[in-house]
Amino acid sequence: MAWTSCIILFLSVCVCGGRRLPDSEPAMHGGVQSPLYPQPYPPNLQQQWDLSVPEGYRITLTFTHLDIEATAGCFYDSLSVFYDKEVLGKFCGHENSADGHYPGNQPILSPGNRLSLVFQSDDNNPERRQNVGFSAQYQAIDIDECSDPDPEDGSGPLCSQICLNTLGSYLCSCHHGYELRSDQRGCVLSCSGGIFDEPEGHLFSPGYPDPLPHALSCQYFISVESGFTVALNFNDNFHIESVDTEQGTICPHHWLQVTVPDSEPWKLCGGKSPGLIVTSSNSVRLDFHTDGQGLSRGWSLDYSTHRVKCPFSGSVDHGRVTPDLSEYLYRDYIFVRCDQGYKLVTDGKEIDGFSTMCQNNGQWHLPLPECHIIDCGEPEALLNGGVNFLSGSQNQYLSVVQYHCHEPFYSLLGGMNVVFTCEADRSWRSNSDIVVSPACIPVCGQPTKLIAGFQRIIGGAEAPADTIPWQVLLRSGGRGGGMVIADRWIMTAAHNLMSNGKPVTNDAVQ
Ligand SMILES: [Ca+2]
Ligand SMILES: [Ca+2]
Repeated sequence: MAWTSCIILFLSVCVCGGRRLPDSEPAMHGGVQSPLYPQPYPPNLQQQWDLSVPEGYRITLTFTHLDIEATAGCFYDSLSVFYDKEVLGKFCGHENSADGHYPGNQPILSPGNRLSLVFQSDDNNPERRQNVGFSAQYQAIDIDECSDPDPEDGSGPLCSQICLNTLGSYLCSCHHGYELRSDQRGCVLSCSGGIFDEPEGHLFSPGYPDPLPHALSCQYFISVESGFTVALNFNDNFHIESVDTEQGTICPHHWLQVTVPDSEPWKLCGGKSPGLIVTSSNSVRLDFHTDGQGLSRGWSLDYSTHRVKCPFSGSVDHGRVTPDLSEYLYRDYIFVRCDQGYKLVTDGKEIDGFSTMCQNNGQWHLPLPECHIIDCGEPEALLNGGVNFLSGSQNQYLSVVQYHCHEPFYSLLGGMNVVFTCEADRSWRSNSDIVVSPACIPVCGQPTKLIAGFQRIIGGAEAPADTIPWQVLLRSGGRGGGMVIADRWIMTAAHNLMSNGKPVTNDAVQ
C-alpha cells in the first residue's frame, strides 16, 4: 500500500504542471477522463487539463458520467471547470446523491476557445463507496460573432454595416457605394476613383461636400488622347487639413497630390482653392490621402482638355503662309504659296506644293520651305547677232533682254528692236507678245556712204570704203571683180579662179 501511494504521488506531481494539448493543431473535439477511469480514482490527486479549440470557436463540455465523493461545497474531492481564472463550475457527487453539485445533462459552454479542468481528491474516500471519477466529451462550436455586433469592450461595432457569420470567424461587408476599410470592419464611402478618358469630366472627394471619412487612399487617373493637355479647375469650396509652420503651410496628414509625367508633383492642402491648374500633359494622376484623424471637407474639380499648341510658324520671304491664325493647335494645317515669279524649294529641291501639320507633340511635321526666284534659262542665241540685258540679271524673273544684229550687214527681221522679258511661266516673251524667235537677215546693196556724182571707170578713182558694199575685189593670183549675192556667196567670172589652166586652191582666194 505504501508503494502504491508513492507511485500515485509521483504521477500526480508529474501531471500538476498541466497536461496540455499540442499547441500546433487545436482539436475540434476530444474526451477527458479522470485517472484510472472507470476504476475508482486514487487519493491525493491534483490534475489539470487545458483544452483548446481553434480561434473563432467555443468549447462545449458534456459529462457522460460523474461520480466524485459528495460533500457540501465539494470540499474534499472536486472537478472544477475554469475559463482563464473564472470558475464556470465546481462539481462532485453523482446523479442521485443528496449532497454535492452534479452538473446535470446541460453542457458547459466556454466564453472563448479555451477551457481548463482541475480534478483534485483528498487522502481518502469513504469505504462504502468507490467513486470512479468522471468522463466528459468536448467539441468546438462556432461563435456567432454577428449575434453580438456591438461588443461592450469599447472597440466599437464589429462590422459597421453588414456582419456575415462564418465557421470559426466572420466577415464584414458594406452596402453599395461603400468599401471596406483596411481594418476589415469599417465601411467608408467608396473613392469612386478610376480612369477618366473623356475630354471633360467632374471629380470630387468621397461624400463631397460633407466632411470626409477617415483613412482614405483614392487614386484618379485622367488620361486623354495624345495631342491634348489637361486643365484642372478646382471648385472654390476646397478644404484639406493642413498645418502652418514657420516654413509655410505643409500637408503632413491629408493631401491631394497632382502628378504629371516628367515634372515634380504638386501637393495640395489648405482652405484656399488652387483654382485653375493648366498642365502640359495628356495624363494626370491624382492621389488623395487622409489618415485616421483630422478633418477635411474635401474638394471638387472639373477638368477640360485643350489641343496642344504649335509655335508660330514664321513667315516666308516672297511667299504667303495661310491661314493666318493667332495660334496654331494640334491637327491644324498651314499652307505656303510663293509670290508670282517665285518657286517653292525645300532641302534644295523644287516642290509643287507645301503643307505641314501641327503634331501631337507640339511640333510641325515639316519645316517651312523657301521661295526662290524663278529662272527662264539662257535666252535663245541669235545668229549674226547678240543679246543684251536691259534690266535684271542671271535670267531671273522680270529680267529684260534686247536682241540686236551685227550691223551694218545684218538687221533684225522687220527692222524693229525686239525686247524679251522673263515671265512667271519661265519663258522669255517679247513685249509684243510674239514668241517667234528673232532673226538677223543680211543686208545687201545698201551703201552707207554715197559717191558724189557719176564717174566712169576710165580715169576713175578708187571707190571709198562702204560706198559700194556689194562689190568685192578678188585676189587669186591675178585680180578680178566680184559681187556679193548672198550671205556667204560671191559671184565672179570663172577665169578669176583659174591659174595656168587649173582651178586655184581655196587658200589662194582673198
Ligand atoms: Ca475523497
Ligand atoms: Ca463564426
